[in-house]
Amino acid sequence: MNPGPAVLYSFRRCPYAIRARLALAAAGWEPGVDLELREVSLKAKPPELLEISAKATVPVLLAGQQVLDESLAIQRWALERRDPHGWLAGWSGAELAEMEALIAENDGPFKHHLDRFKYPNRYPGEPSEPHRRAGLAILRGWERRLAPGGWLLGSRPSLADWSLLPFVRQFRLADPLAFDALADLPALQHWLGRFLQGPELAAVMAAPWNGRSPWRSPRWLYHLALREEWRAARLAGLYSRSTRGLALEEVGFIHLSEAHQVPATAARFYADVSAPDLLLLTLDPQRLANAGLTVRRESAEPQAGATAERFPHLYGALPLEAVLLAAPFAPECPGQDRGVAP
Ligand SMILES: N[C@@H](CCC(=O)N[C@@H](CS)C(=O)NCC(=O)O)C(=O)O
Repeated sequence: MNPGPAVLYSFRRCPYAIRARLALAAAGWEPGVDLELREVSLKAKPPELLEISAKATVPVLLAGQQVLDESLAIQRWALERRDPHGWLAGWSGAELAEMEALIAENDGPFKHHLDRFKYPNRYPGEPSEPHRRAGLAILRGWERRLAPGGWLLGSRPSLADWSLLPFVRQFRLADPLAFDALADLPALQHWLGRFLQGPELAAVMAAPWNGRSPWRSPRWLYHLALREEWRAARLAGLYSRSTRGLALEEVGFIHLSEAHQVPATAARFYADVSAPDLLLLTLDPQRLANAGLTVRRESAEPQAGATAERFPHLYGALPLEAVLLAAPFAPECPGQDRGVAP
């Protein structure tokens, strides 16, 4: 049986996900062709992801029956199949060991200091400055490697370069002006600058490698809401609009959509509302059931007969705790609207 396209759970800004997308792209995978990309919200991880990976960090690749939930494993998986740019091919055993050591230094100590420097709020009581300095000390070691040939292992890029660059990008982003003004990292600044301007990063930060909104799971339910009405609901503690211009009391239920029905519903009723004013609410059916609420699949026009399209209708006001995510609605959702099998 054809296992279908591989599925990548990804998150646009995550450096681990960026490194996986870089390798998949270099190896020739194409979202919408032989790969389905599912952009994940880390605040609302889809049940499909939680089922295949208990730790559910991104990236996760599902290829047939195989689940790879470490970015490095995904890179290796992609490059073992096709490695046209020689990220792993053509290097000696000693060089491969050097790559591994560099990646371990990045994923271990460098990432440790990066997090504490870049996100001091997440580490109360830990001053960020010592971590900035410790991170810079590691970067100076990489500078010495980069100076002779421009790349970590000499004059051409290897897996190590593509694996570390997304993290050095993050280090710079914590304070770009200060980073660019550092006088003792010229080779590293050049190496990073070439990456930031290059086509590889640009490709994996844009569609189709990136969903503008999180992937919609067929196991969740959805409701389009006007931002103002959602704001009022948050103050009231309950959402009770049925659909645009109509209240729950007038209709008797709240109109919902299945994942695949969202684009048509949006086009039909909200085409004139721009993204910041239109939100897509992601609902967990289990939480609706826990709140004692009923969802019925019913035709929008009761007279239309058995073949009419059915939509989920929620009987009762929507409790806020059943809403997993309220995010600006962006019509395009690669991997779903682009016709890749769900
Ligand atoms: N060792 C993992 C780390 C991946 C990771 O930590 N990803 C972060 C996002 S950048 C994540 O998913 N965090 C969410 C969570 O931990 O729940 C890998 O290389 O893939």
